[in-house]
Amino acid sequence: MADDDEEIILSELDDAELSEQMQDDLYDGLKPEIIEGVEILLSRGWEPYDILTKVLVAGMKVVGDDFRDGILFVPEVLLAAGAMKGGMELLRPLLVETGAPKLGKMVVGTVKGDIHDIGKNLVGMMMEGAGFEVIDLGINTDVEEFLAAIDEHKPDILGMSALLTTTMTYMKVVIETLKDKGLRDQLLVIVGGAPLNEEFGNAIGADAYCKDAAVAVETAKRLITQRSA
Ligand code: B1M
Repeated sequence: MADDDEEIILSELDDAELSEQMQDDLYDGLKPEIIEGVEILLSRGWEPYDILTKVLVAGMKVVGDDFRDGILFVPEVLLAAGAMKGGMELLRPLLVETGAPKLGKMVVGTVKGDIHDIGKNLVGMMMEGAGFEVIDLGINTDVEEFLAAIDEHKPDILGMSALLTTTMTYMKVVIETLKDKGLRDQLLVIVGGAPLNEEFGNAIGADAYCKDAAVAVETAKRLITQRSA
């Protein structure tokens, strides 16, 4: 192992060492190093999805655990999130590259009061990669913004993301408003985010809770197929 003050040349590390080093760099919020690491793994033939899930998302889990345990604080987590986004930006065009005909359209947003967007962005990317058109409303999205986007884009799917126990309940507000306006049956509603589970998804009247981006893609495809059948 290298001494602390010894410069680490990422390209000289083998895949396992590089993955571990990148997770350390993510923890330390080192965006240029994350970008370099992603470039190296791509040049070694890694699949973009594997880099995302096995290195970056796995690294973010450690950040999350230490944030929960009071070892890391908001500024450090913001830096880690920035580094994660740097890697995701590089992977995005590779994940969304698809010549497939569009399977459907999804409007997606992180709900009101919530500014977490890494997971929602990942879901958007994976959906685009699978052939969906994605209209991303960003963070802190209130019911009026969802309604306006539904009116404008006429999506097949409405996707909502929430990372806080205090904001996930807003999803119900949106779904109830859709019902009041007679729009609920025209849309498939999928929801996700760390504090949610299937029971919550059912309780608020969503069509499906999706535990991760890969499940979101599979679920969206299944629901669209069922609906057209
Ligand atoms: Co926040 N934060 N945070 N935070 N943050 C959590 C969520 C927390 C669990 C940390 C903890 O205590 N362990 C905790 C919530 C506790 C709770 O409610 N039970 C928490 C807190 C408390 C807070 C603040 C209140 C802290 C404070 O200010 N005191 C504050 C709230 C701000 C607000 O939103 N109003 C806050 C702020 C922040 C930062 C700004 C610093 C930053 C966000 C940066 C950003 O997103 N641009 C941040 C981060 C990064 C986290 C953690 C560490 C990581 C979240 C993340 O990006 N994970 C998080 C801890 C954790 O989750 N373990 C935490 C990686 C991402 C790939 O996973 O988002 O779960 P995730 O997405 C997954 C699935 O959930 C699913 O697929 C994704 C990928 O496969 N999924 C969907 C998500 N959305 C989906 C939608 C779908 C389908 C699937 O369909 C539409």
